[in-house]
Amino acid sequence: MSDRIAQLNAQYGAAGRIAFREGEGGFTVAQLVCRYGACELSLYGGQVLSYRPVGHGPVLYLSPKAVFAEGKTIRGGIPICWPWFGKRAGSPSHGFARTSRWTLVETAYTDAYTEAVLGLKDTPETRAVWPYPFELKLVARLGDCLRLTLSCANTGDAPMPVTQAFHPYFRVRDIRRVRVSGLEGAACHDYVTDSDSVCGEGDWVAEGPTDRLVNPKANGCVIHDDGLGRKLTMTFSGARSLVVWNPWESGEKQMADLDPGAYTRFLCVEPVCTGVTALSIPPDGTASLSLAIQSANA
Ligand code: TA6
Repeated sequence: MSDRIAQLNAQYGAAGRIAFREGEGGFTVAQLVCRYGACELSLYGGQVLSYRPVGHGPVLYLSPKAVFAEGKTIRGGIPICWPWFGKRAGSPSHGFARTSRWTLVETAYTDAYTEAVLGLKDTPETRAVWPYPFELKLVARLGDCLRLTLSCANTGDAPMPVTQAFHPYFRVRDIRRVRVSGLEGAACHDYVTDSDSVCGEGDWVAEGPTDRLVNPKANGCVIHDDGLGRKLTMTFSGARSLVVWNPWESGEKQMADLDPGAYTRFLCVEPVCTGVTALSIPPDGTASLSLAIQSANA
């Protein structure tokens, strides 16, 4: 065990509840356990890598070909897209938070939950690509659900433009046997066809490459996995939209970190602030985005 890991365990660990290990790529991973389940959180990227409630299978998909290397994105789990969502000329898509080394701020546990708090602040490197001082805090609370809260503070003296998302890869048995309820009647922009529409009544099903911005009427949806016989309920706050994404076979072929057929084993449903819901955080202002995920038998 490296000195760094030993120090983290000594200072922030708790027997049977919180432990740190050296993960792939030499990245530090926090292991959180409580009576309801377990999860792992990479300090590289502030990225949840796994979540498994007691009595249930893994909730998140992590590609067996995921790359764990400095400056690379990890395919799967729950990437944090910040301070921009999507593509940006001359920069990696989805911002630099998911390829940054976050610091551990604190850990806590009670009878009901186990929690880790990570932090990320601006550096000369971040200011070179994005000229705003900031402080990010991620609270990962594992209890009877997995709840993530990303809080962003503008520590500068100018308004800070932010688009952001949690980008969870929900594990499914077969995308072709998945239904999503809660999107009925939602206004939708389809990035694949560059067209606008309204989601029909009834559950949404994926029928091909999917990349769409949806404005659901409520702050959540349910992913019904008829293959696994379970449903994943996700609720969110601090956003009004969701991006629903699956690359399908055509998109998967463009991704070296996905095996052939991997597209059938996940669906991304992402609470997002982008477009008309993009943020402008005033000086000394804050904004937060939260996501809660719970698994239940269908
Ligand atoms: O989830 C929406 C999206 O922006 C898609 O357009 C696709 O690019 C996906 O994110 C994955 O992006 P990544 O940079 O992680 O490969």
